[in-house]
Amino acid sequence: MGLLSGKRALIIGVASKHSIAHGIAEVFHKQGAELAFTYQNEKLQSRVEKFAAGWDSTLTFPCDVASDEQIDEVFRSLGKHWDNVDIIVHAVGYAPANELDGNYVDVTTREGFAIAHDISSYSFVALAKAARQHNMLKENASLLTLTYLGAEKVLQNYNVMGLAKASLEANVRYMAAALGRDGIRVNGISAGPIKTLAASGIKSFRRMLAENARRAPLRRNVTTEEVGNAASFLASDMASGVTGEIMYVDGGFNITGMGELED
Ligand code: NAD
Ligand code: 0WE
Repeated sequence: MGLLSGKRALIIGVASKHSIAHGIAEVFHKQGAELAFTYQNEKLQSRVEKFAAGWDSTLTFPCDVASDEQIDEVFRSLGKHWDNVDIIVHAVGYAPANELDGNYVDVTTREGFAIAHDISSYSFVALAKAARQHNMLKENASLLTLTYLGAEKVLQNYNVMGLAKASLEANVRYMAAALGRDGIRVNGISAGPIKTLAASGIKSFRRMLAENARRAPLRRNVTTEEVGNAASFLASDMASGVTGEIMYVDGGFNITGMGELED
């Protein structure tokens, strides 16, 4: 019996085999969950369909989280196959590329700020809202999102994404408070840096990975599978007492001050 046997999970944010959502899907599948997926656009459709097939799923739906109509349509369509969803994984973040390179004050724009917060934070509550409107969220459901240390500490070039993640983490707490009476849990995982598509455009990401591994207590970076393992726990009944929590899966990086001088 897997940790997630009998559970149905909707996973949002698979773009490649390196995606954190891919690592989560892999572990969820191994733990016995039934899976459904969304893809951002037609460019990603066939890829996501192929991944889904590998996890015995034919349930894939288009969803640009900037669109209320598309979010609504996901749950309308999913409702024809499942009468409820036990787990929703939100692994989506975006800011226009020009916001993530340079002096925060100089590069941040009103439009970039709005987009980053809309796609990276508002979309999480929008998904929960739509799932409830379609009566798809019942007791024991678990909602999960992915965040980053940049929500709390200044990290060079993370810029407006740091604010969007701070909003997302507050969103976790407000959603947990709003949905707790219905037995629905809401949590976040603050993952260490991982080389995914979302990271590939970032200047000096390789150097960041190296510095992160050097300073982290575990002396290495984390994998998408390790994030998947933590996600499985939070989504499972083993975490029935946990809500409103942000759990670090970062090799302990967040606890360090200035790290060790040499090693
Ligand atoms: P990724 O590029 O593999 O995934 C990002 C996903 O967001 C993609 O599937 C993309 O299609 C989706 N997306 C972007 N805009 C969208 C939109 N408008 N509508 C629907 N989908 C949209 O990268 P990832 O690193 O796996 O990112 C997943 C989550 O993990 C993000 O929230 C990211 O901020 C977070 N995170 C990443 C790291 C890291 O270092 N990679 C660390 C901590 C947290
Ligand atoms: O949350 C993220 C990725 C966020 C992200 C990345 C991109 C690149 C492509 C959001 N929007 C975009 N828009 C694009 O056009 N991470 C935690 C990974 C990440 O991104 C960084 C990091 C880390 C770590 C950006 C700057 C500094 C560090």
